[in-house]
Amino acid sequence: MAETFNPTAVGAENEYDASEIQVLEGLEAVRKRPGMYIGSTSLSGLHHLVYEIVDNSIDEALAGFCTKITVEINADGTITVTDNGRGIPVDIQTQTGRPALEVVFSVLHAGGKFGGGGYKVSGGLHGVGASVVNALSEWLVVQVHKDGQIYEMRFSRGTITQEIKIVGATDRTGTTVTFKPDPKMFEDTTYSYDTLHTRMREEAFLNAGLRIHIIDHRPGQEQEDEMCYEGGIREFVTWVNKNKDPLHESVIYMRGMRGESMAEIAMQYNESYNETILSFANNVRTPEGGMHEEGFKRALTTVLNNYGHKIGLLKDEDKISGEDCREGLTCVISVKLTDAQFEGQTKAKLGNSEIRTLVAGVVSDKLEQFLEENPQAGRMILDKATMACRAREAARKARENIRRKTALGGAAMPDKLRDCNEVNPELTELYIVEGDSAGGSATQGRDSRFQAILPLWGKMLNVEKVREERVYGNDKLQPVITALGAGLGDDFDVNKLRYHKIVIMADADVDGAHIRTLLLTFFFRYMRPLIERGYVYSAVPPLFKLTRGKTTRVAFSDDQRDAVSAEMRGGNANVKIDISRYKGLGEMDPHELWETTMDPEKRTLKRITLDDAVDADETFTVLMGEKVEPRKEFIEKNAKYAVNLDY
Ligand code: TSJ
Repeated sequence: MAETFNPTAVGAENEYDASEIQVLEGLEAVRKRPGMYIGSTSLSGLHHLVYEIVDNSIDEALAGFCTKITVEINADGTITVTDNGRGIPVDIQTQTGRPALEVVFSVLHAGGKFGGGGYKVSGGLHGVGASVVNALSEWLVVQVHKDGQIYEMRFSRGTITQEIKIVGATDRTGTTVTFKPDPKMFEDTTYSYDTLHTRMREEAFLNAGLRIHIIDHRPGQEQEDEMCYEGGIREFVTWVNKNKDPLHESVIYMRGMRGESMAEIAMQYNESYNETILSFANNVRTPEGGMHEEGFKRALTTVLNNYGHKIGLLKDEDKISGEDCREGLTCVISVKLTDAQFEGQTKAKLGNSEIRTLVAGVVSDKLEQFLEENPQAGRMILDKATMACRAREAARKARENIRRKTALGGAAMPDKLRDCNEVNPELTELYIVEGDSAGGSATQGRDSRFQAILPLWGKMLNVEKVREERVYGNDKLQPVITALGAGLGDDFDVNKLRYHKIVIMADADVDGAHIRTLLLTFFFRYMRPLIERGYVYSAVPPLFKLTRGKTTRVAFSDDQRDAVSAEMRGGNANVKIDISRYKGLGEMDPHELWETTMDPEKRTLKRITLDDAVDADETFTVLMGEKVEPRKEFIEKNAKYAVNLDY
């Protein structure tokens, strides 16, 4: 029989009262301003709850006591995280007089306070621990398997609903937490398997040998994946490059330590022209880079230039720029350190300067050694960098040519651009429209005070298949570049942008999806800040037109068509409703186009977001790259997106 565990048997009760009040005040603050603790109450914050819990298990793995973590989306949409670590301590803490388990879930920032050694993941982007998740959960249950007993505790919105008690016997150790995000706190409490899967895969790569099992039990969408990468970030690089052609066989792996800090780098070049550097500090992504990336880039440039001179490929004053050294490079940098400083607006940049020296030192030593020992790979890499250098020179000339032309012609906007009157970019919109006839309708239907129209037609360049210099001066892309006015590539300056809303308006069919993907690929590779800042949208034109006598309505989906049709019939079964399918934007008259797709009061715009640069990179590589087989697979797997691409 389970016996009741009485926490108040030890410890002073008076102190408990005082600390209990503080605890509630702390968690109350979380519920008052959830965004401060988890970034937002949108889907990103919702998923963050899971990462906060999992981070605790990862800490246990880093400390050497946990080998497997299971993340489950339960049939009812709640989350369960289980690990096989030592189990959260349940004994009474001397400072608080409360069981450690209770403190973990009740006190802000309690995560990782006890138990020494290892690197703490907490301290990351929003590393605030289990109490925040608890405060934002309608209910939460924790079970600890430890010393032969199963201890259990329950909470509701941060307050205890069941004190710690023993609920059974066990022959294993570990921790299980189940929680239901509070619908009062989140706009939407529906978890995305793909989002969790992507992050768990990343964790599995970053923690070599750690087994992470993710399962979706929701009816109709059951799926699971078990991930364990003995090769760690080496396998991460192989995985990122899986649809690309590697330039050399082996992934280069480097590692070094200094004091309490550790740096690990894995890299491999591929035949593409893109640079993919993924950097992490204490397993937290640093999308804006920071000292670890700086150290890497600096050392890479120095080592490659020295090696180029050594093998005689570079003469005298020849110098390859840093960027040329990174053409076609896929690289994962992972550093672990105590007291990580996250800087920048989004806390996405590592500020600890000692890490720059550490990473640069590791790369200087180990990369030089690799090149010496693998002269064939060394030659391929240097050849690629020198080619990049020449191509960039050609691109610079092409660019200057264009600049000169524009300088001579004043503000030479593209012939096809129908500009708006307003000049403040915060108020203006550019519609990029597929086809001349749709362009005509859009031009007539628009509000010319703030809406500009740029029609595109013909075969759009696939930037995934060409080097930078072919992008400059390309007759399909040039009007887009000029109209936006902010340059591209390294020169892209978002402050010069002429419109802060860029709306891609293409037909809702396969061709439309293709054009949209080509344009997005171009923005992603050459004007990424546009996407990062959320300036790029996809227009959503209607699919159906329903007419009853003189009344006309539109519908954007099959379901909506049926609903609208029923509504127009008004319970009268004999009324004839004429339903036609729009074949394309071109067949809409200007007024219809304005009413349904362009009027800010009525239209729907889909913002193109970049949730995950790695996934986006994969999508564009697969969809637009050279290899046919992965593309087929991707399109079959994502059949629903083939018609309506939605990133
Ligand atoms: F924090 C939490 F509740 F969210 C949570 C913590 C959730 C989950 C799923 C796991 C964990 C967790 C905590 N797993 N393993 C641990 N380990 C400890 O807390 C622990 C165990 C023993 C010792 C020790 O010094 O003996 C120290 C620690 C920190």
